[in-house]
Amino acid sequence: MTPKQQHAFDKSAFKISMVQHLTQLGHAPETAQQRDWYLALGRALAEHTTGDLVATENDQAIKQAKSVNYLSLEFLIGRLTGNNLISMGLYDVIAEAVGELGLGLTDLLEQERDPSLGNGGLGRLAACFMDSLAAQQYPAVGYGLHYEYGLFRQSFDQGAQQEAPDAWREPEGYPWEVVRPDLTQTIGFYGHVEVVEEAGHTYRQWVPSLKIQAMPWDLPIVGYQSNTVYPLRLWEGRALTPFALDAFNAGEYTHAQQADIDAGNLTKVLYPNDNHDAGKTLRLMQQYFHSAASVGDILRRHLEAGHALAALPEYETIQLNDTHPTIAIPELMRVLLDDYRLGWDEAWAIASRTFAYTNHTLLPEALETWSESLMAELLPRHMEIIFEINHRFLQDVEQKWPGDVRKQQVLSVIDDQGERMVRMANLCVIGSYAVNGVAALHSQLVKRDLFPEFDALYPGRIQNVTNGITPRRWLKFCNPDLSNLISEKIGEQWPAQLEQLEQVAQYADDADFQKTFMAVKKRNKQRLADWVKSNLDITLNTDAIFDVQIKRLHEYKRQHLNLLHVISLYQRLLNEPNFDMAPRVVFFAAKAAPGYELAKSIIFAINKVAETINNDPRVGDKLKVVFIPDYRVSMAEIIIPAADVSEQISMAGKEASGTGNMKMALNGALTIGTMDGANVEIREEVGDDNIYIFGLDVDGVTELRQKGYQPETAYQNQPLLKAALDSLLDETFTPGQPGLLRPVFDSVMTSGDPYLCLADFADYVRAHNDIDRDYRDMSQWARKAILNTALVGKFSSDRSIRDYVNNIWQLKAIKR
Ligand code: GPW
Repeated sequence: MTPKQQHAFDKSAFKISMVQHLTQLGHAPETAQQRDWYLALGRALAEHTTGDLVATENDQAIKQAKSVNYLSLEFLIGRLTGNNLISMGLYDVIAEAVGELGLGLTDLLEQERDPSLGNGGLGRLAACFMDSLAAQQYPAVGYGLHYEYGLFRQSFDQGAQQEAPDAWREPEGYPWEVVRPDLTQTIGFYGHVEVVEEAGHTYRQWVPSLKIQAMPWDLPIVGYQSNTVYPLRLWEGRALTPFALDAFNAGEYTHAQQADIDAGNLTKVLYPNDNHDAGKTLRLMQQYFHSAASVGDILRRHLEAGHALAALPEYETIQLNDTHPTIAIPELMRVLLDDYRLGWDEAWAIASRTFAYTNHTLLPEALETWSESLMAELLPRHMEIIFEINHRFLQDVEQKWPGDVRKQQVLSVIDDQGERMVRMANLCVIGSYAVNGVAALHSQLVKRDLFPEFDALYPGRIQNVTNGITPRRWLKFCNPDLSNLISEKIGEQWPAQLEQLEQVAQYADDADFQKTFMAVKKRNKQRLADWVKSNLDITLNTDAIFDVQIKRLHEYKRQHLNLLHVISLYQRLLNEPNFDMAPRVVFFAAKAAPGYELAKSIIFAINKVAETINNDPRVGDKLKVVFIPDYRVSMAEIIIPAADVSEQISMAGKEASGTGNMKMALNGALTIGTMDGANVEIREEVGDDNIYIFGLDVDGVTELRQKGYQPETAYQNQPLLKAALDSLLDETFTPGQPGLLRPVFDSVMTSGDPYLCLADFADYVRAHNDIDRDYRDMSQWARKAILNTALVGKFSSDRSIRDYVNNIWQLKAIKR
C-alpha cells in the first residue's frame, strides 16, 4: 500500500471483515480461539493483497515491460502475515484493530505455521529475492512447487533426531494463498516420440503415456510500501479428472512406473536434501513438472500480451536457481520445435538468450547428474534434444580446440565414464546467456576450478552476484527495538536503502549510544532466553556471550569443530584451576537430511555434550550448550537478534556464500569465520578489527593437501584437542554407554578429516580467546557490534537484485 492509501485505511471496516471471515470459518467471536482469529486476520488481509496481485498482473505497463521469472524448486518464505503487514504499512493500525477486538497482534502472528518450502540458504535466498524484486518494482514472477508437506519437523528423542511430516497448510488451508484453476496445464511423462509428416516437412512429436495436471496456487509477494504485488506461483500435481482420463489410450496409461508414481504423489513432499544430489526418479519428475508448467505459463503470458515468439528474450528472462530447473531449457526447445515448428537455429536463438543460471555450490556430491537411461525413459523427446544440443556444442569445442579429446570429455553434457550420465550444470552453462556464482570468492572458484574450460570458451559469461538478505524481514520485522533505535538516529529510509546504515557508524564511539545498543541486544537475548526456558527448561544467563551456529548440519560447515571447542572449554573449566572465561551460551540449530548418517551422529553428539555440561554443577552458568530443535525461519527471527557471536566456520572453499553470516552481522553480532564465501566480503566491509578470521584460506587448504595431511599429527601435538577427541570415546558424555559418539571421532581420525577440522582447531581456539578477551571490555565490544550493523549495507538483497538487473536481466522498474 502506498502511504496515501494507508492513511485512508478503514479500521472499523477491517474489524467487521475479520469477524465475517471468522464466521465463514464457522466460529463466533465469543468462543473463537487464537488460531481462528489468526486465520480470520490472514484472510481479511489477503483480500487486499489478492486485489493488488490481480491489478499488478493486469497492469499494461508491466505486460509491455521485461520480466524476470525466478524458477526455483524451493522458496523458504517463512510466515507471511507479520512481514506483509510491514510491507503494507499496516502493522500499527492492525495492532490497534485487533487490540480493540480484545486480542494481541503478536500472539496472533505466533499462530501461523511457517511455510517451509525449502531446505536452507538456497530456498531462503529465493524468498529474499522475491521480496527485493517487489520492493523495487522490477516485474517478476516466482515459480515453484506447492508441496503438500514442507521440510520435515524435527524433534529429539534422547538426543537423536526424529522427523515428522510438516502439514503447513493445516486443515483450513493457508490464508494467504489463492488457487488459480483457470491457469491449469497438463504435463506429460514417459511414452514415445513419433514422426509426423506435414507439407513435405517431418516433425517430431512426443506422445506421453502419463499425464498429470499442474494447478497453480499464488502467494502474494507484497512490495514494501507500494501496491505492487507479484505472484509466487506454486504448481500442485493433480490427477486428471476421470472425464479427461477417457480421452487417452487406456493401454498406455498402465505404464510400469504408474503403480508407485501416481499424480497425487508428485508434489506431496519437498526432498529434504541440502547440498546433495540423491538422484531419485520422483525428484526428476518434480523438476520436469515444475519446469514444464512454468515455461508453459511464461509463454502464455508472453503471447497473451501480444508479443511475437521470436521476441521472447526481449520480454522474459528465466533465472534458474541452481540446476534443479535445468530441464526447462530442453522443454522450451521442445515447445518451439515441435509445437510451434520453428527451425533449430531459430529456436536456439530464442532459448539461449532467455535463460540465465546461478551456481550455488562447488561440492561434487551436490552437482546434479541424471542417468541417461532414466531420462530417456521419462522424457524421451527431451533426451533427443539434449543430444542435439550437445552434438552442436561439441562441434564448437572442436573448432576452438581441434583434436582435444580431454576438453571434449570434460565439457560434454554426457559423462560417459561408467554409467552414462547427463551433467545438468554443463547443460545450463551451454544453454544460458549468463552464469553467476553467489559471492566474489565463489565466482572466482567457479571460473578457476569448476568451469575453467567454459570460461575460456565463453569469456565474460561467468559473472559474480554476491548474495543478500532482505532488511525488511531480517532487521525491521525481527528486531523492532534495534530498528527503532536506528530510525531515531538516521530516519526511516534505511529499510529501502540499506547503505544509509553507514551513518550509524558515527555513533560507534558514543557512550550513550553504545549503552542503548547493548541494552537492545540484552532485551533480544532475554526474549531468546525466555523461549529457551519455556520450551527447553534451561535457564540462561543473558550476561553470557551468546555464541550462535544456525544452519543445515553438514560436515563442510563443521558444527563438529565448534563442538570440539565447546568440549575443550568444558575440560578446561574442570581441570585448570586458573582458567577463567567470560560466561558463554553456545547455541546450535540445524536439521540433518534424514539419510545423512554422520550429520545425525553430530547432532546426537552435540545433544549429549549439552546434556552433560548443562547438568554439571561444577560448571555453573559459565557454560551452557543449547540445541534448539526444529530450526526454521520463525525461529531464526528470534535467535538472530540475540546473537553476540556468529559462527561461519566452513572449510575455506566450501561455502559458496552463506547468508546467515549477513543476517547476524546486520543485527550486531561479530563473526568468527574462515576466509570462505561472503565472509571475505563481510571482512572487507566491517574491517579486520571487527571480525575474527581464523584458519586456512583456500590456498592454505590446497598446500596442506599437497604436502599430505595427517590429522593424527594435530591430535598428538595438541593436548587440548586430544583430550576433547578422546572424550568422545569414553563415557564422559554417554554414561554407561561408551563409544556412542565414536562416529564423530572416526569422521576426523579414521576417515582422514576431509574438512580439516583438526588442522584449523588451534587457530579457532585462538580466535575464540580473542573474543573472550574483547567481550570483557563492554565499550569496545559495543563499538565493534555497532560497526557491524552500520557497515553491512552492501548485503541487502535489494543490491543483489540491482546487480542482476543491471548486469544480467536488463529490466526496468515499473512504478505503480
Ligand atoms: F547444492 N545452497 C543450499 F548448490 O542451501 F544446490 N542448498 C543447496 O542445495 C545448494 C546450495 C546447492 C546454499 C549454499 O550452500 C550457500 O553457501 C549459499 O549461501 C546459498 O545456497 C544461497 O546461494
